Amino acid sequence: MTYDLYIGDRTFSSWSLRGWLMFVNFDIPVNTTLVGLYSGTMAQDLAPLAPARLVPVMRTPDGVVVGDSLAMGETLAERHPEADLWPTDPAARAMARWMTSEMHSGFNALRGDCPMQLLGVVQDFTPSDAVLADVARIEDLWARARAEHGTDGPWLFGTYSLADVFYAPIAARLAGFGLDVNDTTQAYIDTQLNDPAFRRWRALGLTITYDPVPYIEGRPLGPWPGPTPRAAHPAQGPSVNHTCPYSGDPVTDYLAMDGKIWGFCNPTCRDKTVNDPEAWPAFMKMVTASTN
Ligand SMILES: N[C@@H](CCC(=O)N[C@@H](CS)C(=O)NCC(=O)O)C(=O)O
Repeated sequence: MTYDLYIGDRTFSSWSLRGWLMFVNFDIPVNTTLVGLYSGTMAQDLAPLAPARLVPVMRTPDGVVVGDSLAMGETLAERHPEADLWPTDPAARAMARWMTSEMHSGFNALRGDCPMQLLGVVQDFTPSDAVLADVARIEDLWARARAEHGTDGPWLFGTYSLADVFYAPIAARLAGFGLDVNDTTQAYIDTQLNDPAFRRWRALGLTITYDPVPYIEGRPLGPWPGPTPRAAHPAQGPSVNHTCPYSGDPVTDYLAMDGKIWGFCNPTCRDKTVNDPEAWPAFMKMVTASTN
């Protein structure tokens, strides 16, 4: 019962992030394939998924292709009622649908001027009045959702829902351009940037480097405002472990953390772990087991 999901580059593709979160944060099994969003192969990569033209796009276990994040979310909600992709309370669900639809069709100034990038904080940005108006609208919507429906947890409607999926890249845009926000908005941005799934997405995205960097080439960047990753760096073996914590295959690539060497079965798995060791449960389980 595994879906196939086709996405663009993790560091920059905001719609792809939504497509992925709507599986991972509801425990719906998915295999992910990266298509060539910037390498020029996108049309060719998507050809077997006609009429798909953009990412994300998914294929259901029974072979139905669905594109566009909103259609994907609704399809998953319909097929997995037990996963509660929408809030269960009807009034909360109606507002979540409204906010999600408004995101999907709106905030054009913010989306145009502040592209999602998960590298750092763009330092030379002065928001236009149109961007400030989008931010004010987002702050109003988030505050209302939190005040009226958010008492059961830190997400917009308390527990995680599709509304949070759709606003995750908005939180990343506000963070990545250092926009001034109130405390309620900042708390929600922090919740999104600390989400374990978001951290894994970003850590894996950072394994790919870009020259030129899409959207923000040459602009000064400050440090990413998410949680500070535990310090780790590439190293030489041998390692404490002989098999990769992710695949179980023999280790070939290594990192150092807290004075110990750990091995992985390929450079990408090593590098995604270097980028944010604590984002990877299988790695941390291995580290914890060896120190106990
Ligand atoms: N409405 C679509 C938007 C998807 C979209 O614009 N995806 C971008 C990547 S973030 C894309 O495929 N861009 C390639 C292009 O425009 O050629 C959705 O909700 O999924």
